Amino acid sequence: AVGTGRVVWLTGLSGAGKSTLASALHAELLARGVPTELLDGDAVRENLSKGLGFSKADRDTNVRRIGFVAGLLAKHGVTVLVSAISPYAETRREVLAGLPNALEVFVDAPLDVVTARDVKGLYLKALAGEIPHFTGVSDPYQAPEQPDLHLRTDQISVEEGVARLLGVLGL
Ligand code: GGZ
Repeated sequence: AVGTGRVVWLTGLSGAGKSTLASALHAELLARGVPTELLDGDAVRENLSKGLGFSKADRDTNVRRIGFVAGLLAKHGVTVLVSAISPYAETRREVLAGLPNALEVFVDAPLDVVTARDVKGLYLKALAGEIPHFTGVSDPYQAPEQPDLHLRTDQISVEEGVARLLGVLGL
């Protein structure tokens, strides 16, 4: 039988670089022939979690659904890369504790940096009061206290981030 796959759970603010790192790591793992799957917040919300909003209850439901699917994939030896804000520490703890082989990765860029980047223009809207419950502006983000890996994406390159992720995976 195949061994249990790892789950790499990337948490952090919108625009911190979770998706960028997850897709770069995904490409690297594929190139090495490692069976891997990407569960990205945006794609999940268009499919598995379609219709959910950004209340605490809906975010927790989203995070639990992602955890459930990650567990199914990992059971079959797939390395699962999760990219979701997953802002509530207790919900992350609960979901990650239910996965046998999970690593919590804090994808960290300070709020002023993600606000300045504002890739999608969401921070500008949120700061103008046009998006209620926007993480980091009008909704909480509870950073991990003891992440397995802490990546300051305003200080390191994507390549360095991927190298450090491979490092914690022992690859
Ligand atoms: C946070 C929001 C919000 C609000 C829309 N708060 O950077 P993005 O645009 O592409 O990714 C964000 C995504 C957040 O979905 P997640 O599934 O990762 O969130 S959670 O884990 O909390 O369930 C952002 C966009 O959706 N977005 N409204 N109010 N991000």
